[in-house]
Amino acid sequence: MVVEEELRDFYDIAIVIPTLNEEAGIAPTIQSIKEAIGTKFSYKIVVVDGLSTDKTAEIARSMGAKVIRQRRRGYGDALQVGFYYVDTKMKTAVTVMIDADGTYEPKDIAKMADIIISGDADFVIGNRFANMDKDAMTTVNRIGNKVLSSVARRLLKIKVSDSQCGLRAFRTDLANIFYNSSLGMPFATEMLTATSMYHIRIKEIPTSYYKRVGDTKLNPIQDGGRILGTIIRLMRDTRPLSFFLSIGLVMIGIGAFFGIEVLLDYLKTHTVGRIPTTILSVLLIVLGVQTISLGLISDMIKNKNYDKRIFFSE
Ligand SMILES: Nc1nc2c(ncn2[C@@H]2O[C@H](COP(=O)(O)OP(=O)(O)O)[C@@H](O)[C@H]2O)c(=O)[nH]1
Ligand SMILES: [Mg+2]
Repeated sequence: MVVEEELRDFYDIAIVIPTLNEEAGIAPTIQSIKEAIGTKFSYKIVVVDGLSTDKTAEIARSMGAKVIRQRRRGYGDALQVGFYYVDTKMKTAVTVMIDADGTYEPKDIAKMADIIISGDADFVIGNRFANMDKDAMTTVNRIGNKVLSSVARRLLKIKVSDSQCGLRAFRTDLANIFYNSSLGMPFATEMLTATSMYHIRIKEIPTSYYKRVGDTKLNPIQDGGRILGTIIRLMRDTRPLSFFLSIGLVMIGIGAFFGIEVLLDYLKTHTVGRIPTTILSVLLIVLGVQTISLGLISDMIKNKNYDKRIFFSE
């Protein structure tokens, strides 16, 4: 592929914006980024469009953004494509991701870049709860996000209050970790899991969250299910032994509860009377033991899967 001449230039910041039919939001988003950054940093906006059927791509191009199209679907895929593009086709120090819906404050981009360029952190994430417009997020989403963030904080041992925040900045030389990661979680959480696994130094800054321009691309019920699924996957992947051990022990506990009745009966009468209860009890105990074995195997696989890349601080 021929890389356009201007992309051979060095930029301080690459700003990746995933878009899917954001005709109403894309122009104000790009305009406010231009105003907020001014001449403080050199930057290039990379819009990763998900086959929008409206004028999003044309508007972005006319405003000077580089527009690329993802071939697959989804927000996470779009970001991975954008990070890959920045890493392999451009030269930049910092990569930023932001939505095209006017929900984030572009002034925070420069703050984040400052932190990364000064070497205070490798990865900066916003905390939208610090300054959130009243109707910017539904109550269900707010609670779901808080619960997920608290689980992520505990399991991943990283300090984040808002694990789903879509305004983030990181050192571009770490981009490959994010676009290569395939931990099977929704992308916002996947990035944090990689951050924890690779000891990337993360820092949180307070940010704003405004009400969206245009329609959301996500569905609240699906979103809730996704959050719950993510919590379960996080527990399974970060603490496989305790995850499967607790499930196994619960099964064995219930099995033993039924089993004791059968055993007491047997001691008294020397016959096994309750056949269905006996079968249930044995089944639960066997399944419980199997689940615990699964935990032991998963634990071994997890420990073997650690990346061997070397990280250091100066
Ligand atoms: N390229 C691409 N962008 C997407 C896709 N889904 C969502 N987006 C964009 O990703 C950003 C976040 O989506 P949004 O609907 O705002 O989700 P929310 O912020 O969680 O409510 C927006 O700029 C969307 O246009 C997709 O499948 N492909
Ligand atoms: Mg959004």
